[in-house]
Amino acid sequence: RDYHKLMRKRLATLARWIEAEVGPIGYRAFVDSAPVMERALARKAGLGWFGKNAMLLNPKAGSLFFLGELYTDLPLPMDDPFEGEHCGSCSACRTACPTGAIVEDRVVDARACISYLTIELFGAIPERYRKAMGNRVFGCDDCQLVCPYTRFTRATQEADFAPRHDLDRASLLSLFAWGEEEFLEKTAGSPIRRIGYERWLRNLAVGLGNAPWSEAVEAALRARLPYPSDLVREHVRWALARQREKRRALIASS
Ligand code: B12
Ligand code: SF4
Ligand code: SF4
Repeated sequence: RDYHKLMRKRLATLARWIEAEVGPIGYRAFVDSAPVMERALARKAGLGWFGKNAMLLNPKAGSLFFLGELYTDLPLPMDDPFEGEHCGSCSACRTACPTGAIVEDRVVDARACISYLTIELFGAIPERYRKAMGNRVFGCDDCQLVCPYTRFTRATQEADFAPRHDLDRASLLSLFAWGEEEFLEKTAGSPIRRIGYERWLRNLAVGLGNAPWSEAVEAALRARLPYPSDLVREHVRWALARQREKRRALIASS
């Protein structure tokens, strides 16, 4: 159910369909799974342009899709590359990026991107980005959600892409209460699983630190203080300090 695997399976089905038409071919499918220049290939295949948010954008479908490729030894006619770019004077993505990661048009500083901070980074999340992360605990799509071309996005019919375990509306508090077994069970087959339980707690702690003050949030964070991981404890301490700041501010203003 991991999207890489699922999409590679679909590409293999396409390859078998081609084989049924033309006979045996050599092929290999890729979806974010190898050092393949996916966006450059997509532009050369005529699929779209690089938006100011660095995404491959299609004028009729926006950018909320993954890219996949089927390398084959079948001699095929060349497609024409996509010409031009359709961002015009818009720069909504650059303005919306919470951490200012889009440092130039089409250039993302990966070290500041919430996608990197919550999914790829193993160690501590640099403090300068924590407040800006808000409640984003696994990836980020803000620079796509504000894009005017996103209105052309159509919801996928792939059942495996549908939200599971109410993850699209669960509160950070309920997720933070999951034990490791529950985490492994509920994220089975989902890309979330690959960050592991420790980084899951790290990310949630930051999200809870950024939440409005509540006794329940403070109590949940305090309960995690003895958690046997320096990484988690440090993020929990940071989050508790943010919650206490907000509690003091509330008392002072009342
Ligand atoms: C590293 C990586 C990241 C890094 C860095 C992203 C970045 N923008 O640099 C991080 C972890 C931050 C990241 C985040 C995300 N990623 Co990512 N990521 C990748 C990955 C694995 C490699 C990209 C890479 O660095 N390639 C090497 C460089 C040299 O190539 P390139 O970036 O494609 O750039 C080439 C061309 O596109 C072109 N080009 C690109 N920009 C420019 C600018 C100028 C001026 C010029 C002339 C040319 C040019 O020239 C380059 C050299 O040929 C690709 C998968 C892949 N194999 O390509 C996915 C991929 C780019 N990611 C993807 C997605 C979905 C995301 C996220 C939305 C995930 C999320 N929801 O959190 C965010 C979006 C962030 C953003 N705004 O870009 C999709 C994009 C789909 C699309 N429609 O474009 C990809 C293609 C995976 C896939 N198969 O679907 N990602
Ligand atoms: S994914 Fe989020 S953090 Fe990364 S560049 Fe886009 S808006 Fe910025
Ligand atoms: S939000 Fe605007 S500038 Fe950014 S990619 Fe979309 S059209 Fe281009």
